[in-house]
Amino acid sequence: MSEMYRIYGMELSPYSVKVRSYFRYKKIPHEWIVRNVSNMDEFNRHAKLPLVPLVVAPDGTAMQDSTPIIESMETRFPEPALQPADPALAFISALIEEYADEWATSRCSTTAGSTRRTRSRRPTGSRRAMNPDLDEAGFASTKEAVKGRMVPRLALVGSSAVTKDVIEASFHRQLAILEAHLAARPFLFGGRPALGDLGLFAQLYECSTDPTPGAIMRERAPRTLAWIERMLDPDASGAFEPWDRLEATLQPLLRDEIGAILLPVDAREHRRDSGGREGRVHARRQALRAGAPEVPREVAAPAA
Ligand SMILES: N[C@@H](CCC(=O)N[C@@H](CS)C(=O)NCC(=O)O)C(=O)O
Repeated sequence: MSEMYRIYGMELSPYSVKVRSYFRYKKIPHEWIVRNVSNMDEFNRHAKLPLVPLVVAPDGTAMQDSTPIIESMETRFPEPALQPADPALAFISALIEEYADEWATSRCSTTAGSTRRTRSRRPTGSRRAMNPDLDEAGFASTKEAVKGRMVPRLALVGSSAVTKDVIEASFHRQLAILEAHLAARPFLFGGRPALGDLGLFAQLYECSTDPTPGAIMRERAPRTLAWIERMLDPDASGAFEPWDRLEATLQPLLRDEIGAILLPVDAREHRRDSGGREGRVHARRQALRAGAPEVPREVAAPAA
């Protein structure tokens, strides 16, 4: 039996890249397997859902969903510490990861879809990665299936014409915050990466490889790009910093992004999940009353 963990993933999948960087940081022996048609049977034998990343442990245990994968691996590989010892900082780091997974994921799809030319790039890239050996005719025949699967998923991550302006403003604001914060440190919490770095870098890495958001980042966000590069194969170079050193430049991310956008959206989704359509409207009203901006999100509402 192999002693290696196997990560089935794709370079165009932020959650796959997030898990791969975790394994690299912890120096956990692993093999990165690009999920494609040649290993589909093997993938399907282990996967409960048709999603990457999928991690298969040496004993054959299969894991999916990047956050639970990392949580489970943390029980086996606690060193080096992934989270600051201060529980408040560890909470902030987890919150940034949640923000990245749940909100920042809509960015790339939206900013990448800003022009007709770039709109087709990611689906084409995924199709090529999935079908490396197909000739042109075979490759063309995969287009409709991928379109049928992926286009509805844009709404699922909250990316649509309705949300485009909110999402693009958030992307620019986030880059400005990161540029200021990363001027004084290599990682979000100081000299070593934390869970928050893993979540956020992975989403922005995907943006950086797409023409439209990538050009914006190359023009305005050199420190963010250097951080992304570090996070692809992260190494600790110092300690976590205390809050009083992080506060001045990290607080804007908590206030203007997480507090102003993620939490109202989460609250609304929670109400929607627990209360159906009425609950959703109610949560919207509450968020507005609390002074939060309305964040339209075209996710199909459950039947009232
Ligand atoms: N919550 C999951 C999300 C996984 C996910 O959405 N994976 C996408 C790629 S980033 C996928 O496999 N999509 C393929 C599909 O939907 O067919 C995680 O954190 O791992």
